Amino acid sequence: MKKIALITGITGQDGAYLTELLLSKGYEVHGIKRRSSLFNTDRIDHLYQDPHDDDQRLILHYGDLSDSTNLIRIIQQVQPDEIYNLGAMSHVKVSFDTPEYTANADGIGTLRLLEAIRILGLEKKTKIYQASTSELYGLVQAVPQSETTPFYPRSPYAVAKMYAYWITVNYREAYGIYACNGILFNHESPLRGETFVTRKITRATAKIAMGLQDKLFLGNLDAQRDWGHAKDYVEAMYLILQQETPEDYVIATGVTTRVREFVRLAFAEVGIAIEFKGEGAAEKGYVVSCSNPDFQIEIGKEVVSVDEKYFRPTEVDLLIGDPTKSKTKLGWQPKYDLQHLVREMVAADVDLFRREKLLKDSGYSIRNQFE
Ligand code: NDP
Ligand code: GDR
Repeated sequence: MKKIALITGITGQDGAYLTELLLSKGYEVHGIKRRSSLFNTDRIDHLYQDPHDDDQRLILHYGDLSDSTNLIRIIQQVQPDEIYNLGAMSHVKVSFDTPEYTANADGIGTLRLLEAIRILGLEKKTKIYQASTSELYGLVQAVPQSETTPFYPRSPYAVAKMYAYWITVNYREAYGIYACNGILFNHESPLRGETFVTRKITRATAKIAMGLQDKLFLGNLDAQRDWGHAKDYVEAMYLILQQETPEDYVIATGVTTRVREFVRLAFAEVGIAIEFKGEGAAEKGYVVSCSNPDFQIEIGKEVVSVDEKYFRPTEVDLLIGDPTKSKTKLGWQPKYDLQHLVREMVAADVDLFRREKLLKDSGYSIRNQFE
């Protein structure tokens, strides 16, 4: 019997990689996509299957985590064996601008799914994965952060995710639902949203090298993150739902890196060496050398500046995860290290902007200038 999965947030970074993984394992995959005024399925378009095919295994439904009736109807129709709740307003900085919406989608959205399972009497059939986050640790209490480290959320996003974390634990304990939290540390890829710091850096690296952008403006260069590859992390999501008993797991690499260092690594991929000078908001990054003959860049050029508009009212300074439990219990092992991740992201953006440069050189305007 083929298994049926339902993914909220299927059009996001993780949704795309998870869909690929589950299809490769023979699943029938249903996804919830939001109605938008433009197409929003770019990340999964390569997986499209004709609805007229008898063996269609990827099926999308319009929906939203803020709409209980919609969620109940979809779950009733799909009767999923597994739900992966990846849908969320996932940008920490934006959550300070849209706190109420974030609480609704990221916090109460999780409750709506759990309640739908109860209302439909699927407690013994449907397993659910909740996309929890290292942002729960927030203000540093102890490092490395593990399943037993206390939480201290530092943004409306993290507070909403904290509600989702505990309501998942509560429904597991109260109603015997196979409900688990994956506490995932930052994970990136060429599919990462353009306003998260890694992708912002790799895009700017490619554009600056090609003369399509003058400078990269960033916020807190001192922040430290435990960055992994999304492809490795969706494997962990799957494994978490295949265990005998439902439990919560930290998924991380155990290595932390500053934003500033990520910038250096990215520019190094295109042969440009960067040196940082100055402190705080006055810190700047300059080109020291360029070994790639494809890119004409002036030595000494200032290519990175700090713009305080990217600072957060409350910041999470240091994240470094302890993945011991997931490695021992799930047998999870990441295949990518940071160097490999940066290489793949920069190469993808260089490829993307080569095409954009061709368009610009032919007189067409460049899209997506807003950040
Ligand atoms: P993305 O921002 O790339 O994707 C989020 C997805 O959620 C998109 O498909 C988006 O739809 C959808 N979505 C947003 N709001 C709603 C809503 N109200 N109803 C239904 N769907 C909605 O996030 P990632 O793929 O990076 O992350 C997946 C999940 O994992 C998120 O919950 C995130 O908070 C969490 N997480 C991510 C980590 C990371 O480092 N990537 C680490 C830890 C947790 P649309 O495409 O239309 O915008
Ligand atoms: P984060 O990711 O907040 O950790 O949340 P993000 O890439 O946005 O920020 C990481 C760190 O970089 C600093 N930073 C900047 N961030 C952005 N976005 N833009 C900048 O210009 C910039 N300059 C410096 C930030 O201050 C921060 O310290 C991500 C999301 O995917 C969440 O959904 C997820 O839960 C967590 O990772 C784990």
